[in-house]
Amino acid sequence: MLIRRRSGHDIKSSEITSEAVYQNRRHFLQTASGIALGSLLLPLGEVLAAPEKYAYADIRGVKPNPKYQDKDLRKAITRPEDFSAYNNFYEFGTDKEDPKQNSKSFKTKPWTVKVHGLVNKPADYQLEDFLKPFDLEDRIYRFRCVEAWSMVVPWVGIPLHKILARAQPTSAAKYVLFKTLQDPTQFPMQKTSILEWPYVEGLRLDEAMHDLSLLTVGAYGKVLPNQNGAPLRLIVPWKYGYKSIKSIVSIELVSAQPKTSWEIRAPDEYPFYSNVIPEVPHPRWSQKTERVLGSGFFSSKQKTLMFNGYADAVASIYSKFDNKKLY
Ligand SMILES: Nc1nc2c(c(=O)[nH]1)N[C@H]1C(S)=C(S)[C@@H](COP(=O)(O)O)O[C@H]1N2
Ligand SMILES: [Mo]
Repeated sequence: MLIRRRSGHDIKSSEITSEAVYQNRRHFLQTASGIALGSLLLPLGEVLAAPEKYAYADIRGVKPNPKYQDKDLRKAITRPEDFSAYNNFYEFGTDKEDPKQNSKSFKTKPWTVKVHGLVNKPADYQLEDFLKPFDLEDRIYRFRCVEAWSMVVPWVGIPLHKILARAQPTSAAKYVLFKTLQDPTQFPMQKTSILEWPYVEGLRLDEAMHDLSLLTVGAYGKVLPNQNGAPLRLIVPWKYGYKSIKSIVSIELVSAQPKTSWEIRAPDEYPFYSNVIPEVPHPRWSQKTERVLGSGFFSSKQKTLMFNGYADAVASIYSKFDNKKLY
């Protein structure tokens, strides 16, 4: 998301390199002293990630959903220390380093999620109860930010359609509206008017019911870092990253297409649908290529794929769209 002109080029290669060296050194030291013997059996990402507390669910041993474990994607998984150090979370600041820095004391417990609007079974859930009836799944997804950087992440979550089925949308429900927590004491930028607060996002009901739409509580087999949207965050992998709203407290079924925070800020640049369509440029830059997070400053960009690589799964729901236009 751009207000000032910034882009993927801002990733400081020096920072990323020094982080990697530090992590490797830490790993070596742990192994040398015998502490990390168990973790030698874990994938490299697990070893490199900092240990974290399991807040809401014991998400060790989450079952991989075999449908979303593509071998090539697995090889391309972003290092967790890059995933959690280069973020967009305007509530905590507009620079990519701000969310990690400013979210350290963010309170994710207790956390209430309201499911309401045009549903037969509205409820306010404590997050534990919200998750309890469902099995968490591990799914590896591509993720593409509108600012032309990308990553590949093993998320831990529950498909949104299961949450919606429990709430029983009425026949009048056509869209799902999501809201982030509103709390300027914790989100310093909510004292400014840089965006319409709380951050609001939306999906058409059929998009929300699509099996790819995932409500996540974790990544890399651990609870989400605060800067990545803890404790509950939507992931819609065929759309630009801003649709994947963080720190959700409200899921509301509505009859009309909602206005989202970014759409209000700049309707020509961040419209409601925001599907990843490489041929359609953003008004200020091309969307044909992307810089892979963690690949280093001098590495070449890779081609962006139609619907971010999910065309086979989602193209049919956009048969009425002209895919040469920005929606
Ligand atoms: N509440 C909230 N959700 C948000 C944002 C935000 O500023 N506030 N930024 C969005 C944008 S533009 C992107 S690219 C992704 C970034 O997710 P990441 O930091 O986990 O990579 O979060 C999205 N969700
Ligand atoms: Mo973004």
